Amino acid sequence: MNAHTTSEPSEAYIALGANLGDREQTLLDAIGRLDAHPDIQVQRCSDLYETEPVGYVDQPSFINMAIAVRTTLSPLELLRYMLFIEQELGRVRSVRWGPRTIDLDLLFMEGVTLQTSELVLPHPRMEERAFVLIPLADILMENDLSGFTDIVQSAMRKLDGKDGIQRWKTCSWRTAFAPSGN
Ligand code: PH2
Ligand code: MG
Ligand code: MG
Repeated sequence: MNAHTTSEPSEAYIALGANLGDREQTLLDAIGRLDAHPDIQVQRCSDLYETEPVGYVDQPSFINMAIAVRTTLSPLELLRYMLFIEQELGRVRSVRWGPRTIDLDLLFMEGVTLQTSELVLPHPRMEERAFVLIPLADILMENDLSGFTDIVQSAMRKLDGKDGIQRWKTCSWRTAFAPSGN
């Protein structure tokens, strides 16, 4: 099944990370910009977690979180809009896995598997990354037929601990950007 041949919205999951500048503000700004797109609705936000850098360790700690959105965009349209937001928020790509004002990674889209040079879905390294899985666990759906909840829960069981990951704050995006909402 192909999400972009139908106008039915599909659920997608995005991991967010920031380790330069005002990390929380940049994350909230990115969420606001996603939701401002007419074809994207932000559904759920995880808490914010402060996490030790993984991979390239000589850099500041990150704030990581995850969100669920509904969108009628195709996977590539959504990805390109995410890259556009990264640029708008001042991301400069120098060191691979190095410091960044904002990183938006598309993890999963309901009904979509994809292997292209631009995008692989589901995200190939998601299952090894505690800084992705632990926030995701906050926003999973219980009666999820897409298989994503199962993927995340089984990857969570294989994680050895939550070292280097601290729950930091709740997500204030709804209250900050939609005071009349819930
Ligand atoms: N992102 C990376 C590399 N290392 N470490 C943490 N804690 N959080 C990240 O988001 C992160 C990382 C590359 O995208
Ligand atoms: Mg990343
Ligand atoms: Mg990225």
